Amino acid sequence: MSIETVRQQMIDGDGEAAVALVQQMVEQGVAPQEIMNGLTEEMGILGEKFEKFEVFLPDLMIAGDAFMQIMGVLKGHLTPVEGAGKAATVVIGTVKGDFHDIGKNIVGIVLQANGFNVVDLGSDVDAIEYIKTARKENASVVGLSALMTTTMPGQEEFIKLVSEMGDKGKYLVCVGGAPTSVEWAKRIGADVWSFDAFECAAKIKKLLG
Ligand code: B12
Repeated sequence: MSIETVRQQMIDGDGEAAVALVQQMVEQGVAPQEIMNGLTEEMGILGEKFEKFEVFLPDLMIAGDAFMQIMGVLKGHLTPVEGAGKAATVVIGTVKGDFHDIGKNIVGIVLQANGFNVVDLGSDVDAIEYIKTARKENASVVGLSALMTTTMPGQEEFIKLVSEMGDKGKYLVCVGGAPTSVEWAKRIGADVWSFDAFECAAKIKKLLG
């Protein structure tokens, strides 16, 4: 009974077995963060196999579905990261042309567990849509996820539009997703980049004071 088994169950698309095992593991004290990071790593390996034609789109889909089923269990066991909480609103979404939403969903779940009010716009979100929602919801943070090198420019486009529309400095802009990096975030002028959802929650808490 280990994370290795859960990783295998996830790639086999056996969400039901994985859910039962994860339930036992968290009850026995395994940290949800450890399980989530293991599953994220496994998804990265699956992506590499996909590139080499060793697995195919349906394999990614069934693993993705199993991952979200497992998240259903883990979200009830998350504890807030360190730092004082603030009842701030965060608008999140995956950028235009990109339908990957697992990482973005995890960011939303972890931020909620940390006391933030999360407005989730889903995936394939137009730059203007984030801005309209941030204004309407009086958001303190806007988070943009991008999972493909071809959709990362959507994050830059958003930051340009924020300036053009006079919203610069009104909310923190937070970017993430597997192909992004701290260098990329700096280059496009984002306020926050993080490796994962937990780091994102910690950084936002710190910056919002
Ligand atoms: C699962 C998956 C799919 C699933 C998505 C299911 C879903 N509901 O999301 C499906 C099968 C639908 C899919 C489709 C496609 N995919 Co795909 N997919 C993946 C895979 C294997 C895993 C992604 C994932 O969910 N990871 C797990 C999550 C938890 O990790 P994560 O998203 O990185 O999130 C973490 C951090 O990055 C961070 N984070 C994420 N978002 C944010 C946001 C903020 C604000 C912050 C601070 C942090 C943060 O926190 C998260 C965890 O804590 C990746 C491989 C990879 N390396 O990522 C390929 C991958 C992204 N896909 C790829 C491709 C090519 C495609 C398709 C074009 C395939 C096709 N021929 O149709 C389509 C694209 C459709 C579209 N237009 O979007 C390529 C992209 C290559 C590129 N150009 O960059 C990859 C890299 C695979 C590869 N190596 O070739 N895919």
